[in-house]
Amino acid sequence: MRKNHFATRAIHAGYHPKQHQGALTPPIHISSTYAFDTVEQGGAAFQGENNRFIYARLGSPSQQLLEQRLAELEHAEAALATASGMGAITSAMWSLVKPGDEIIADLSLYGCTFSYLEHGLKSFGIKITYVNLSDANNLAQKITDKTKLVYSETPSNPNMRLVDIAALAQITRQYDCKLMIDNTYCTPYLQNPIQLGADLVVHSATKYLGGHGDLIAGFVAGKQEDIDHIRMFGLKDMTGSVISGFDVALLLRGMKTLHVRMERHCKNAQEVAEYLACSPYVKHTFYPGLDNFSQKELAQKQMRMAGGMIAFELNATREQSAAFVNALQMILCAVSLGDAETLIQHPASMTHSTYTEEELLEHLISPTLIRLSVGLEHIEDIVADLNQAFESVFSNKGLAISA
Ligand code: 3LM
Repeated sequence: MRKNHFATRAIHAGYHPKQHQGALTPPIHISSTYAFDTVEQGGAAFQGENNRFIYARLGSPSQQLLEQRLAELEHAEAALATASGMGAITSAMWSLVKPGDEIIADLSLYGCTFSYLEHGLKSFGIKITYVNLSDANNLAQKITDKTKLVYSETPSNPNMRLVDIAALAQITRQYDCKLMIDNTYCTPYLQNPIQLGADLVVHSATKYLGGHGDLIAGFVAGKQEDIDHIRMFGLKDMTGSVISGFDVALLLRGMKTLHVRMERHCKNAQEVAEYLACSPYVKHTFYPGLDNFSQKELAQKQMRMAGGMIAFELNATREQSAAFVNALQMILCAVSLGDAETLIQHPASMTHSTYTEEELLEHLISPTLIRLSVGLEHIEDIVADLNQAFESVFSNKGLAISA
């Protein structure tokens, strides 16, 4: 059967006004509990013998619509929406491992994910092994029968390293082991890990999917059986990380424009990356759309476009790098990413301060790295702000801005 294009699925999947008194925008269900006709009907619902809603921690009509739409966008059988990206990651991981099992994780991870593995799961008897998964051979050498989960972001937060999802999947498939990919940086518009062979995809929907900096949410997508297990065990009993009906509504609204916003994020980011790459104040710019990006071929193989995130290092000390960030006027110093506003931050001080100084180096996160989430403002205004900050910190001359 012909499948609608991404843009159409992002706007229509799972909903028709006909079934909702003509309402163009889906209703928001905020009921915490659902009434049954009889005890027997309620009992059958608890046994999974009918499809009735029971209690909002286990699902609601609003959440169900969102999940159907998310699954369609990620080409997954099913999805589970959660109260945050960390809610998705923790609900999924708690469901998949037990003491004595091993998780192999990539070297560079978002700070709270690292902290959850390193200070959370490890203390419950789960072995965590960090491996540079940018080379799939490293996984082939380290994976054993005890490895139940391989986990990676791509591009990684904050240093933009990629992993070859298809190559990793080829290895995990030979074991009783699942491959889970955090697709937050790309969104399903730029990359579909399940189509590339991953078993599970997790997202912080707080970022590009929401897109307007007004909600916290996440989701995990994969096979129906896995998602049912994560819902009824990981979320229901372990984390309770349920999304609210109001956030479902905001997320559905944001997702309607995801494809349009991503096109502009990518276009702006390409121009900003090219500007930074030419700047005498910048030592290195990490962006998959640049010719000197060390994994450009892989980026072109598995990403539709190069994304809206850039990392760069200045020819400067940590203090001077901070001074540059502080000198920006329109660009905001804030964590999070994927919003309309261009956001900049210093991972070693902020998002990745969960790593010690030694751990930052071991995990390939430079203490002077700066992370930029390129927003939707006019490109000339973004570049002009970067330019004036360079000028004010490093020189009186500055760089010419092309018209
Ligand atoms: C950040 N990141 O600024 P939530 N996976 C990835 C992420 O980047 C994030 C999560 C999961 C940032 C948040 S730092 C205090 C702010 C790749 C979040 C977790 O639970 O929805 O925040 O997602 O990099």
